[in-house]
Amino acid sequence: MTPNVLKIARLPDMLNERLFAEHAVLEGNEQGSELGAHAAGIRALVANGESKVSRELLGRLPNLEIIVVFGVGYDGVDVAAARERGIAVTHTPDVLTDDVADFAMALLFGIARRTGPADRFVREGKWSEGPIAFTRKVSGARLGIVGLGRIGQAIARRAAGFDMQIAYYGRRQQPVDYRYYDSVKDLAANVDFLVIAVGGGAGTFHLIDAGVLQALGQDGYLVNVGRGSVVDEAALAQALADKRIAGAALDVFEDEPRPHPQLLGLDNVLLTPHMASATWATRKAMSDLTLANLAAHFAGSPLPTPIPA
Ligand code: NAP
Ligand code: 8YV
Repeated sequence: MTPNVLKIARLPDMLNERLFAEHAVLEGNEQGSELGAHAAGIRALVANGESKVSRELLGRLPNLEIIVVFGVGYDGVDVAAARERGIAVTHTPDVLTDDVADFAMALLFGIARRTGPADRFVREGKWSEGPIAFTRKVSGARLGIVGLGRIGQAIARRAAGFDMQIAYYGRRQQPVDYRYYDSVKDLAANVDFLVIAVGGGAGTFHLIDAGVLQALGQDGYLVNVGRGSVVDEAALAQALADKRIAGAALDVFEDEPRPHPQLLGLDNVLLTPHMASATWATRKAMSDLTLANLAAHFAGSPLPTPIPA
């Protein structure tokens, strides 16, 4: 069958199996170099939250109608270029919110209570030599959330269960009881834990820079489950190495899958491989929604989850 769906991202097996069973799929890449004679037949493109869907790639697909993103973040998609051509874009909001918020809390606890080093302490037989060093208390601490969207709000709800004092930064104040800061630097200066739950793109690029880290201070911790591009990773690595902040827990990086090399040698950082939404249940729900968007498009039905207008 002539392919009409182009897949350019790594997807879970459970989605691949159904995608290939239900559609005529061409395996390609972000450069569009595998298209050959199939380019004109491609009507749909399947990407993930980390994919780069550039104007150049879209230019190689003259009959593209829809970009289906497996993930809520679509900062890698050139939405302006898609809109100029009337190409629809869908994503997978809501279904992953709980997992990402859960994981943000896991990272926050992991870096504050040092669960990774504690595990190594036991395995390496150091326990018999004496007790482990004390760690940072979380309950009742001050939490700052950058981006109080679906995930940010879910993090706030969880943090409230730990009696944390919650504040946030965003482009606008929201009708919530949490304290609002219109400057991310001011927020950083007034919290113990700064959690990034905002997406990527030009508007948030290096929002967390050396100045914000300085404001967070030597007792402050940074947690990032948003996008790597939001944090100046070189500045962060230097701040951690100099102990100008207490620690950082990062699930996302500027150049995945390659964290800044300096981070790999530091003891005050917790690194995970962009896995906040990676549970079986959520990846199944994301897969279902991805396929539902694709099926709706080909059936001419309303798209379940288009990106916001
Ligand atoms: P969302 O509901 O759209 O929330 C995004 C929040 O960011 C909104 O509150 C928005 O508020 C704020 N925001 C947008 N642009 C901003 C800017 N320039 N400056 C400050 N705040 C800004 O999205 P979500 O579902 O919570 O997802 C958020 C992000 O999490 C995704 O885009 C993705 O990058 C990331 N994510 C990561 C993983 C992972 O595996 N680590 C998994 C899922 C999602 P205002 O419009 O009021 O400013
Ligand atoms: C996924 C994500 O890891 O939803 C997002 O924006 O970053 C994550 O849920 C990713 O999209 C799947 O590769």
